[in-house]
Amino acid sequence: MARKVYFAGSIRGGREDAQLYHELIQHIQETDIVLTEHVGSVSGSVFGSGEDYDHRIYAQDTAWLKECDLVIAECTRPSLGVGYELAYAEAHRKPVYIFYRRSEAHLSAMLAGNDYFRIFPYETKEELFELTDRILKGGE
Ligand code: 6IA
Repeated sequence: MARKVYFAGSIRGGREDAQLYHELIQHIQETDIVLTEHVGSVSGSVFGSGEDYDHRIYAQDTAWLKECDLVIAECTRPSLGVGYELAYAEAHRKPVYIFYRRSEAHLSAMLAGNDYFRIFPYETKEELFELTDRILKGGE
C-alpha cells in the first residue's frame, strides 16, 4: 500500500536544491504519496503574504507530520524549519530518513549525534534515488 511521505527540504533556508527536491518528490510519487509536494516547487515566493500565512503553514505542516507514515529529509542545505520538523517527527515517533551530500555539508551534531535518525550520505542523484527506493521497499 502507498505510504504517506512527509518530504522536508529547505525553503527560507535557501532554494539552491529546489530542483533536486522536485525530482526526488516525483521519484517517490512513482510508488508512494508525498504530502508536501510544494517543497519541490521551482517557482513562486518563499515568503508569501497575508498575516495568517505563516500560521497556516505551521498548522498544515504539523498536521501532516502527525498524519504521515515516514519523513524523508534532504539536509544538504541547512534549514531551521527542517530541523524543527525532524525533532517534531521524532517526538511523534515517526521513522525519519535523512540525506545529505557528503562533500558539501557538515551535518549538525544535533542530527548526526541522534541515533533515532537514519542518516544516509550520498553524492549523486542516482545514489539518492537508489537509497530512497531501498527505504521505500522496506530494506533499510
Ligand atoms: O525554515 P525553512 O523555510 O527552510 O523550512 C522548510 C521546511 O518548513 C519545509 O520542510 C516545509 O515543510 C516547511 N515550510 C516552510 N515554508 C513553507 C511553505 N511556504 N509552505 C509549506 N511548508 C513550508 C510556502 C512556499 C513554498 C510553496 C515554496
